Amino acid sequence: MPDGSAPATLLLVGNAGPDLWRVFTTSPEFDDGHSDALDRWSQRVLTSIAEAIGAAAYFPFGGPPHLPFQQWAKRSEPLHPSPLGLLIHPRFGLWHAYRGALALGHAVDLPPCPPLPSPCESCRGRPCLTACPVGAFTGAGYDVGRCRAYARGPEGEGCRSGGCRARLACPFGQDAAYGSEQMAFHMRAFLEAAQ
Ligand code: B12
Repeated sequence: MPDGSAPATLLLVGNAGPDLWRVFTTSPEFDDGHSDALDRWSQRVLTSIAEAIGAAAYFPFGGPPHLPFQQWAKRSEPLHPSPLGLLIHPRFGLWHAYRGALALGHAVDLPPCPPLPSPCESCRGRPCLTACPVGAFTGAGYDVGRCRAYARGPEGEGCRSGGCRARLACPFGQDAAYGSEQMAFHMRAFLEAAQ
């Protein structure tokens, strides 16, 4: 909390599936030509909600140091780490992410979070680990440099326009997969992030 005290309740705000894209693409940030459009949109929208409800807003971007959004997420829903490092959701698979968190000074009665097994436990063949054209995901880690070098090159057109093939190969939550425009947007942001 702004006064340094620990929040009594932390509300994680995220997106699952393609719905966010329909709203975000109508926002001023989407095509104002400046970078980090989604982060700026998230900051504006969530900061105004935080002010309206007397909460403090926190964001997954702007680090390092980074706030542990995946650890918080694992406390909010039955999520598990996938071989790609992304958390896998029982309904949305790998197609979910976080826009921010709202910290409240008072406790809110939250529904229980029953444990569920990871979808990866019943996955045959783990296609996520063989789909990458340059084998950037090995289960032991993610070779970000190899991924970026390939995705930036002439052969990486498929990754840039269609999104990460390792993520796309996951058989779970495919009905929640982002559309190609959104995938290309996130890939562009991911590739521009390290320039
Ligand atoms: C640094 C970072 C990266 C780095 C390094 C990843 C890493 N080693 O953590 C890079 C640039 C590789 C990366 C890539 C991507 N990332 Co990223 N990343 C982050 C960021 C900003 C900080 C992670 C961190 O250090 N946290 C601090 C520590 C203390 O918190 P933590 O919970 O313990 O950290 C966890 C992660 O580090 C994770 N982890 C470890 N290795 C990897 C590898 C990958 C690829 C990921 C995603 C996570 C991950 O393990 C830790 C324990 O759970 C987080 C946001 C956040 N604030 O956490 C997003 C985050 C983890 N990323 C996210 C996403 C979606 C991606 C991309 C898919 C973006 C895209 N292209 O669309 C790509 C994945 C690659 C791909 N080919 O598609 C999401 C994950 C959502 C989910 N379902 O789990 C987050 C939470 C951001 C968000 N707004 O939701 N990312």
